[in-house]
Amino acid sequence: MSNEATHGGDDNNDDDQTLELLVLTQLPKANSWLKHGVTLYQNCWFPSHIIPNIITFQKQFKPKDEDIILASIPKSGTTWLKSLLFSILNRNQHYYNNDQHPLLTTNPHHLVSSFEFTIYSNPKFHDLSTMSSPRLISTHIPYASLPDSIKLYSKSRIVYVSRNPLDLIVSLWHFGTAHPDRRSHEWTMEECVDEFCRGETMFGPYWDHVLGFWKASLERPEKVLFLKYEEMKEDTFGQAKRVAEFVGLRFSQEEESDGVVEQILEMCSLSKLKDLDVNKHGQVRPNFDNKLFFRKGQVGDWINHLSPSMVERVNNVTNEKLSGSGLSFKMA
Ligand code: PAP
Repeated sequence: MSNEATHGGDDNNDDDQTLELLVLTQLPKANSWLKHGVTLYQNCWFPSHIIPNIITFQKQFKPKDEDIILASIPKSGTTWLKSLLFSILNRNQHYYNNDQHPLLTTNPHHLVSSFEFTIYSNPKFHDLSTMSSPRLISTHIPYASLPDSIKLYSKSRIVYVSRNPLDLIVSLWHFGTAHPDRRSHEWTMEECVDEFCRGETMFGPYWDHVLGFWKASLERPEKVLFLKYEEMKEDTFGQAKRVAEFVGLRFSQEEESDGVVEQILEMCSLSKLKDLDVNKHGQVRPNFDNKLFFRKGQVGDWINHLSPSMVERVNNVTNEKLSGSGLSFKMA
């Protein structure tokens, strides 16, 4: 087991952990579609059951300069960006001509693990030290709660994907209502919008999440790349090239004329991934069916699901929160 993944076994450590658990029970809680609910910790509404994982991650993770961290608030394009980044980083493995691409047989969430849901959920089974470089790891944790080891003391890079709030709400609602692990009662769109506007969406408030990474990307463009789902849909080719350049693996002229970029985009497209057997069956983790991560992928789908008053509420609070930041989203 790696040092970074080792839980201490001495008495002091046990006392610390008991104290932490006690403190956690006192934190504000809110209901969400998730059975476990969400808990306000470090100004973020985390799914309650993963807070111990987050604390372990914050304490123990030792980044390497080559690490690439994929960050997002859920339903912003995580699955797509995992596929793209994985394919960009591994494109020299001859996947394209021989139909051996790992995405054909493995769900993107199994190719790129999450710090808080997977790696630190059971540190005994995830030895980060054996992962080959560059390590590609994902997180939904907001910028403010990422450890300084990542932000200040390593050259590791962060690729963040964001999405307009209206489509994000609709995507989250579909995910939550289809999810077997939700609270027993029906979860209406009205409730979903209410929770969003109160900031209680998991890993929210949404605006704090996007603004944290947005500001960091302005202050340190070499450290944080800020992507928007809508721009990825509009110019997938250009955004994929941006990603490749940011991670230090710019596409060569030869690769471009050989169609390598197009091959990657085709492999990572929603229609391709959604149609694969591996993504129609199986689970990302218990109760998270692979198929739940692939739906419509449309910019502006909110028009089919949100009433004018819901749209007005979300837009009002979003305009207020993002005002003066320079950050805005294409809504359709
Ligand atoms: P996660 O953060 O829980 O992993 P995430 O992948 O960010 O979820 O969001 C899922 C959304 O991305 C879905 O959007 P929709 O509900 O509006 O349809 C899903 O369809 C979309 N998506 C998944 N894979 C792709 C892809 N390859 N290209 C474009 N969109 C995708």
